[in-house]
Amino acid sequence: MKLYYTPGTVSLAAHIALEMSGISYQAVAIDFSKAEQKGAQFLAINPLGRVPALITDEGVITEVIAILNYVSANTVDRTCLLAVSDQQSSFFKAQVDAFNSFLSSTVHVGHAHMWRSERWATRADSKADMAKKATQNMQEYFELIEQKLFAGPWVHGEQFSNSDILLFVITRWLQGDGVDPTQFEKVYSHYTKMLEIPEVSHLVNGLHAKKG
Ligand SMILES: N[C@@H](CCC(=O)N[C@@H](CS)C(=O)NCC(=O)O)C(=O)O
Repeated sequence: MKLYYTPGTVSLAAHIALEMSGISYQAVAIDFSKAEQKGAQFLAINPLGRVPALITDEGVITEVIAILNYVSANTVDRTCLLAVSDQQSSFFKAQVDAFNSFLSSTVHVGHAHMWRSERWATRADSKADMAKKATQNMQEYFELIEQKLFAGPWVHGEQFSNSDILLFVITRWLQGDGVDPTQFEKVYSHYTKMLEIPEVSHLVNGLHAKKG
């Protein structure tokens, strides 16, 4: 398999899942500073010009939730945290999809209103207003996660799932969005617990390390 990723983006979630899964894969960096995501070569892989994209023997998969579900269903290392066992009910899987859909369609989009406001507005004052509201929205979304959605010790209780990976990645963005992650006791302790997973620390200190 081949994963197209850009450091620090949501593609980190797909990258972590692949590392944990034991699947053999190649990672290919897409450089946003050179607008490689908008280049003809990458657009042929994902016409939306977004990472992550995963090339499999069966074809290309885009959208992080689809990639996470595919990778967790195809883990080679059946003992890894991510492995989907026969014990997991369709209800549990629906809970994972519901949580990740919320992260992807609402929280990630809320975050993008700060950094990618050109998708929704043209005027500078509209963009500034949107960025301000993005901070408020991210604060409210994480209050909801902390108070209502997070079961603990993992997102859905005792069973690790790909919800834990996606939550970890989005928690990393909070500081940059103007929200202090340490105020969310459960979410922040989950964040530090995720950093203790060797595959996670390997990536955040390596290919996905923050610059400067
Ligand atoms: N819904 C997509 C969103 C992917 C996405 O927005 N990726 C961002 C990075 S976090 C991207 O590639 N942005 C490039 C751009 O906007 O030009 C998913 O969940 O995979």
